Amino acid sequence: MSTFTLVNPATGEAFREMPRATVDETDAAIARAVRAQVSWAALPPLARADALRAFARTVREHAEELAQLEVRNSGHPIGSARWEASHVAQVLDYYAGAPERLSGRQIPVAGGIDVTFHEPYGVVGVIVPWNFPMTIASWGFAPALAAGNAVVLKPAELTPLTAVRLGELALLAGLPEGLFQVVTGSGSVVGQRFVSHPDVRKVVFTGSTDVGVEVAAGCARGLKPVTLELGGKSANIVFADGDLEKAAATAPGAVFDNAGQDCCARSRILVQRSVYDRFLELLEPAVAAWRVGDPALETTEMGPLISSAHRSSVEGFLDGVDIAFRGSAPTGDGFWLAPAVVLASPADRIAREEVFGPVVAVLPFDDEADAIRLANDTIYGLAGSLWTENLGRAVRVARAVESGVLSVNSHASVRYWTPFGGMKASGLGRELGPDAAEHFTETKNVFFAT
Ligand code: TAP
Repeated sequence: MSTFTLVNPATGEAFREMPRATVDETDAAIARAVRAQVSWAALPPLARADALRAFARTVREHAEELAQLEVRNSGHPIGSARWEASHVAQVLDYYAGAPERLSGRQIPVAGGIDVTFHEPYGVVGVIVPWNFPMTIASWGFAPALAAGNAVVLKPAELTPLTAVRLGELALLAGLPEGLFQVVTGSGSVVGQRFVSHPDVRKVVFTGSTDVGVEVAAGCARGLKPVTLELGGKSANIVFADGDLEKAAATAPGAVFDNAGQDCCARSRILVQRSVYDRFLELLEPAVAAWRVGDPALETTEMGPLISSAHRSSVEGFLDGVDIAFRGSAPTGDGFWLAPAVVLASPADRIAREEVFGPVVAVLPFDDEADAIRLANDTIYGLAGSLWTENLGRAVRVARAVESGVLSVNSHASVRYWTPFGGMKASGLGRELGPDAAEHFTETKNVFFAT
């Protein structure tokens, strides 16, 4: 059996081998899912709801274990990892309410009754990246299961442990064998098979824009619907009439959380020119105070990067740029990198490309129109923040910025009960929120002649 090795990013130590599934093994998992889905979809809505609530309970009972796995496998600080584990349970509980709410419509027609039904697709393939392994997985599998589908899930090769454990916990909670399976292996084999296999009827992909385009092209060949959650280059826009102290104090967390390996990272700070110097003065101590270190400690705010190769890629962005100041990071083993604040111009690579590391580009702007133009001067459109005390400006800018998720005087991006997703090269479709379960169904229209 072929395997791959897991490495603790905080120490660089190899600690476990994982099986690398073949195409045949992936096909066998899909065949089991096809069988399991038929009886799952036939269950009364309340039975599916109860099963998902039991799954949520089991996740909650094992939350500490899941969090510790994430600390070791992904280098997430324990406080964040605990939040992530409890988020998975919340997402399951939220979508446990969906089976009883997936009602169709009755549409007036002549000569009979016309009714619509939300039919599950069948088997849904969920492909997950390494940056938030459990939360992103749950955004796919929870609503998909609620809507009556079976799920095959492929975690990233770098971070499979929490996903594998969630697969075991589903069985422990009483979900039927085959209904929710986790298949470990490479994207080009397992992920690609989800895309090409005719029995996988919908794909949810979260990851880089380049791979997302390939996945979408493959799904188009099979006429298969696909949800894409891709990269970002989100703007944090600070107007002179905003609360500068709060904007500066919260800016490090908005980009350096998860070591900047966050699709929603506010990796461009756009600051109105009249307060640009003052903002940088306030930002410097906030960056210095950002606590980077051992992810097992409760006080840690940022752990290591995911791998040595990824750290090299992030460091490549810092070559020859104007670094204003940096935070601190441990030295020695582990994939550490001190956060960096870079003074940039709109054409600079660092202001345009997704770095996916603890690096932020700061750019000045002149007025509201300039801020909107700069914020939209990117291929991406995932998230963003804006700081202003002027309500009219807040509304105008929030409507004009081309991104799927925005926060005013805050950096919040993710709530499981509100929709999440990107515009432009950041994705297709929306996850989470009240409509997500419906996105895992096809509408069937039935006419009854009377
Ligand atoms: P990718 O390299 O794109 O990998 C994502 C997943 O796709 C992994 O499981 C990967 O498997 C698999 N994959 C690779 N090639 C594939 C193929 N040809 N067919 C099917 N699956 C394939 O991304 P990453 O480096 O893990 O994650 C970072 C990126 O994800 C960033 O761009 C980030 O912005 C984006 N992201 C977006 C969001 C949202 S919600 N918009 C959230 C998190 C991350 P392997 O493990 O074998 O590589």
